[in-house]
Amino acid sequence: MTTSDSISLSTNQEGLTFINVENAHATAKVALFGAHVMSFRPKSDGKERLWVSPHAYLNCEKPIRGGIPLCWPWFGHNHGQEKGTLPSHGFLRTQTWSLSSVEDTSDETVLTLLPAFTKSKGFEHECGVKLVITVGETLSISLITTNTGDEAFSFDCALHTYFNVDHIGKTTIEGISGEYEDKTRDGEVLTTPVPYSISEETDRIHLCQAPDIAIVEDGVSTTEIRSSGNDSIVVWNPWQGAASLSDMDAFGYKHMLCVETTVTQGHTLKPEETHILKQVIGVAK
Ligand code: TA6
Repeated sequence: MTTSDSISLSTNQEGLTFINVENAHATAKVALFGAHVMSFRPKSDGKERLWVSPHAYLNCEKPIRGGIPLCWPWFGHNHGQEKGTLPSHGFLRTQTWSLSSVEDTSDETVLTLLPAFTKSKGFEHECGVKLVITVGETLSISLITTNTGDEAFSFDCALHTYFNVDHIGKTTIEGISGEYEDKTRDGEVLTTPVPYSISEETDRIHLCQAPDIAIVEDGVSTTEIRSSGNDSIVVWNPWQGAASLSDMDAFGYKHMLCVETTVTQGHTLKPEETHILKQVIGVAK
């Protein structure tokens, strides 16, 4: 692990280590468990952009509710299996990563993290994975997958970002259009509303042509979300379903909105090919 003037490490009572970043432009916090970005606060407006549940598990066992969970090599529950057979959203977010390097420049701090393993039940292909997090005026996160084997494979992945909103009832999304698959209505295909507000349980897969820009406006601040390497954007809010989640309080849904940069349609990597899924979060100009 390299050292840097802009990072410090801290460990909680359950042995979960955090990388705390502070530089001229922002503060951020990354848990080594799941390489999980938990906080990004640009100094330009001082507003926390990410939401983490006050009841999130921080025990190096269960996924952390909030921040930016990494979903890989599948998205959701199934991956063609009975629900519960395989871990929801894959197995990167429930393992402890290592900090491979830290690079400080005048404008940003660049962290590179590596997972402990990239094979598990349900995915046995030879591949390399790394996560590159850049903290500056914006937060950039890139999930990079390389096929190091001699056979092609297909996978899904997501940067499942929980955005902090002042109140969901005052929040709108701009920049997402076209049709979406509504997972709360058995996959019915519907048209993205304008304005795009949230007033019920929402779980939508918006197919899109990357790169794309979405804007989340909550009446207090505006956040710009730039995506690339994705074939879709997922918008999720559990609404009153939050009450059934052990790591979220019943009204937590009022202060969060997931706008996720996702590959949900399967991406095929041939031997030696690399895929980069990237999300950039910033203060909208
Ligand atoms: O991204 C939306 C979604 O797939 C929802 O269907 C819901 O399952 C959510 O992710 C949270 O999943 P998790 O496994 O983190 O509870």
